[in-house]
Amino acid sequence: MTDNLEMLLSEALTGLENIQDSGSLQKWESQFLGKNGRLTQMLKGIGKLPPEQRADFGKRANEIKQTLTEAYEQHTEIVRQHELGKALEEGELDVTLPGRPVQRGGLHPSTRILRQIQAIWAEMGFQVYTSRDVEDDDTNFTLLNIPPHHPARDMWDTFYTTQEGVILRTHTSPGQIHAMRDYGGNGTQPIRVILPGMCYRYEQMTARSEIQFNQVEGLAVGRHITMTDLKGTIADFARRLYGEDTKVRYRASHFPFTEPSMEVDVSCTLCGGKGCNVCKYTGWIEIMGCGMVHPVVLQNGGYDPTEWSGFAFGMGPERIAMRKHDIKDIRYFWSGDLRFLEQF
Ligand code: FA5
Repeated sequence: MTDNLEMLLSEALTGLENIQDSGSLQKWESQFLGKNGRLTQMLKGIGKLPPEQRADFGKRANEIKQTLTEAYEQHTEIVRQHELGKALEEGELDVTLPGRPVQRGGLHPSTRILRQIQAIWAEMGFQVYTSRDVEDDDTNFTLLNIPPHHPARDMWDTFYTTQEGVILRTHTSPGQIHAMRDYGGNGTQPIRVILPGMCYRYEQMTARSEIQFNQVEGLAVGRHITMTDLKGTIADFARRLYGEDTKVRYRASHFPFTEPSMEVDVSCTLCGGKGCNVCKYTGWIEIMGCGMVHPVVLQNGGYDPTEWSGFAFGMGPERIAMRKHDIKDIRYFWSGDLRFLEQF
């Protein structure tokens, strides 16, 4: 029986040496080493041998299996090299062809506009302050001069959590309180920050309104800050964002946390003020709300409002991007639709 094994070994090795292609190599492998291969069959028949021969036979069969497996692996590499060389010679592999395109991701349009807005404010000396998405009712409303049951709370329909008093922020304005308390040195230090971040509102989704959207808040606190500073700073920002010729106008408005409060319009970026469907033929588009920080809010931030003053503003980057790229529906932003995203 051991003679049979030796014969199989020499037959297998001779056969392997002559093989030059991967098809024959596969056949050889299943013929000798495969599940139904000859060596496996011989090993299965071990029980039929006289008991005293079984140990020697098994040992030798396993050695042969090891030898053949190693020879097979070595020969596989030889055949692979051989086939590659042949393919190159025959010109099947054209190394001058361009490579397959690699799928590259891009930045989300919200991220792009956020970065652009942040870069402008950074140039103007504002630092980024990141505030939390999950807020308490006090900071989102009460400390911003919106007490419980105040009708202004209706302006911001809120997502409540199951935990009493814990909500998703409806705007970035609560970040004003955090920034003043963190950076204000108990009302002794001036502040110049912007606060970008996601906001959440439980409201009807429409082409203009999402239940989640970004805002960029701004806050400046100092000893002699006036409305003139606010108007000049925002006009400067608008011209950096939309171009030197942009006109800016301010309309009286109301926010409980600023007094006085204003809404800011810029001359329509598409028609330049002549009137088109983007500006609804008014020549103007609204870009943000703003105002002088209310004395109550300054106080809640740790400042003495008889000595300190400040201005604040809040804008919606998605709405800004919509106007910039003529995006008709805000719901595209979070739809995850690549046909939309790949345009940016
Ligand atoms: C506010 O949220 C104020 N906190 C802004 C502010 C800050 C005023 C500081 C004064 C001082 P308002 O609700 O208007 O205001 O939202 C501000 C901007 O967020 C809007 O101009 C708009 O661009 C964007 N925005 C508001 N609601 C949505 C929405 N549902 N979907 C998309 N963008 C929205």
